[in-house]
Amino acid sequence: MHRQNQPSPAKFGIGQHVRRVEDRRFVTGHGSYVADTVIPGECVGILVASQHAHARVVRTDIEAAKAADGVVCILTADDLAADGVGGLLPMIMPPGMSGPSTVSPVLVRERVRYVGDPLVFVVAETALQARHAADLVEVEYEALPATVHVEDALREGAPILWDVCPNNIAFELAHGDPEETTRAFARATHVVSLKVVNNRVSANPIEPRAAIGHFNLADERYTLHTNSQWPHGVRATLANDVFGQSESNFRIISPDVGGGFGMKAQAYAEDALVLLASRRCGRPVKWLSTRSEALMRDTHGRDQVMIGELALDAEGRVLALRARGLHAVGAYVFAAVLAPLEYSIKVLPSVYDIKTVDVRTRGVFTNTSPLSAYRGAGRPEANYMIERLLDHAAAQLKMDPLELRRRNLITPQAFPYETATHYKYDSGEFARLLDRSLEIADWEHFGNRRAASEARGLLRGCAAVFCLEAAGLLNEAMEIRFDPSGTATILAGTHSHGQGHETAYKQMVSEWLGIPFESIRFVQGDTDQVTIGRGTYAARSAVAGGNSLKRAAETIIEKARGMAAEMLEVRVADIEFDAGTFRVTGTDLMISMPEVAKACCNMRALPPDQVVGLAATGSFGFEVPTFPNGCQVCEVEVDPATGLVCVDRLIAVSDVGRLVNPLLAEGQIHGGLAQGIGQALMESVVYERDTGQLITGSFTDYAMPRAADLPNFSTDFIEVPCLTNALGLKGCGELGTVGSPPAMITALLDALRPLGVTDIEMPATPARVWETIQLARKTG
Ligand code: SMO
Repeated sequence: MHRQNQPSPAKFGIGQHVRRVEDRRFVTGHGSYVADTVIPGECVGILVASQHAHARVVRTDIEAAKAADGVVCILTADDLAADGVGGLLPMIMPPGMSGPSTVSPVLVRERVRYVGDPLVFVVAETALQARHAADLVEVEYEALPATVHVEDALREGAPILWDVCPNNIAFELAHGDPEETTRAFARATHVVSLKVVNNRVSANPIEPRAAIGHFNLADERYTLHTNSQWPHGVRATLANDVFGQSESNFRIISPDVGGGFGMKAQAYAEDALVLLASRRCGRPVKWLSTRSEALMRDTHGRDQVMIGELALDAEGRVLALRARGLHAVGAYVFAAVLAPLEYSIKVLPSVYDIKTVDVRTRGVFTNTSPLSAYRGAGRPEANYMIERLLDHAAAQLKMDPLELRRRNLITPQAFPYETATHYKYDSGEFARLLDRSLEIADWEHFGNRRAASEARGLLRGCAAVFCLEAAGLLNEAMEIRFDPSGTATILAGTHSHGQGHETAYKQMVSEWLGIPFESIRFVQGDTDQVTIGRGTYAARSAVAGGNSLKRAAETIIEKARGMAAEMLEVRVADIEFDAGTFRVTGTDLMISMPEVAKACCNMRALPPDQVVGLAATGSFGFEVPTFPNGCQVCEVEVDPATGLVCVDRLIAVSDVGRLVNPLLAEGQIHGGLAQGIGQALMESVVYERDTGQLITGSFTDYAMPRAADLPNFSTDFIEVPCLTNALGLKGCGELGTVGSPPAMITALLDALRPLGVTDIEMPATPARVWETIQLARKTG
């Protein structure tokens, strides 16, 4: 029982089940979203996008559109060129890349490379008028052959997207030691190999993208309201790459955001277009994505094919791992595309003691929407590969898959442990995770449940897999600032778009400064209020934000201690601080933190050399990633007559280090599990193979998981403190998604194994499962 209305620091401190303070406004309809924001005088922009996957643009005629009712202004690539507008550079340029030539332009001039490539921006008084006018824009195309699958794109004679990349290979990444690996394979008793496909998925957050741009003639500053995971990153891209102006000229406001999942981590063409159009027409310009535009133009995730090979000794110990991946880049090198590729090979050893590896992947241009981070970004691909491969090895060696895994786990005594891909793991108790998961799953009685299913003509399968992710990137700055009434405000460089940062950070500050949880204020997502910020992705915020905040709190206490000494007329050394109170050691003389804060803001009584106000900024930078890890046990029941897969149970036992708030952590894991189940069982972005037309252009064709598709998740945590940050946190946001696809598919294959099925591709839709069963029956 947790009553919210009884203020007590212990109840709201770190580790407590504090309910999200954000939910009050979210569930009562008081959230503040870009689409709901109205700026007086605003007009509406609509994007005209390419209808071809690959084509030369012969002619663009905007004359009829210009004359349409209500049209305010129209932007073409020629206008942008005249204004000297630059392209949308990726956050990190991949190594050896051909440079800016393959970067996404704000509007395309000569050659479109995917269905959805932006061509013309039409602004009118109303959305309807803009839509009508957009329909009058005439684009003449000369169609070119398109290629949408990574393997097709590398075939002899495949259409080439970029002249500077004549083989469609954008870049290549590698880790490990090929020669040592070859030697290990030569002395192996068993060699197994498996090809897996990671289906292309779309993030589909509850809130589609939205942007309002306003260029203010009075001070020549640009204000952009956009629903971004990283407003400061959007500012940097727009200022430095697109506009070529100082970042000080831009204010980015990202208010409440309904989900990002990696897809909203960067500036998109529309963010630039609303500002460019506003500069032209002198009015605020709003753009709102439809669901179909989102499926077409949002960055996508996964879309990878990988062949993995394991060398094992007679006892099933892995001697070496080899992997060769092809990962779609899409039409442009955009956003954080480097992340999924890098993680998809670097995380491959996961929780296993694999001393020798040779892992590589290549980024491949395809006539599809650009690829970027999607919840997990490469870690799900890596975990899917290694877990499927281990299961495959167990089947070939006729070993219990759990025993095979146990034999290869990194043991707690091995830490600190350096992987063959040069990650340094600080801590972990992997076998404990498995034991606990099996216990919750009632694993030992699986046989009874399988027999009961069989009695009803159904198949049942179970599986246990591990998951591990590398979390955290870049440094962070967090500020704590007191106002004259003694109230503290947290100014966050991270960005919460559903995670519950406000709650977590307030728990921390209320504990460290001993001030009431309810009185703390929280500010994020406004670059004019928050000086520096790195946004939220890669499960970084609790670790980076929390540890930065801790240092800010420590500085606050030291500054306030000096003031308290002045006020109590003793030496600083005589002041001790505990639970929000400064006390003269060994006496009853004391003063509270808010009182000291108020005194620091006093307009008269301060000593002349005292800094007015009480504020501090703390910073934390990742020297090494943190490594959240877990074990997931899945049990499915399959109806062979229909191919329907029912997820009977999914247990996730996770080590995310110390827990800031078990409720938030559980919510994060739940969401991640749901997204992984979505990918495993139903979600898939489908392009027509020859034309590159998008087949899954609406939710009629793109299946999202619904509550009824999901089991009642069982989650538990084993808190093994992280040793590379003071708070012992590992991060939590992506772990569920990393583990659930291999958990689902290995459990499904366990169910289908009696029929002779050894492989199935994601998404394992009822149609695909049914077909697979039919095929096995025919050939078996
Ligand atoms: S998709 Mo994650 O933010 O690495």
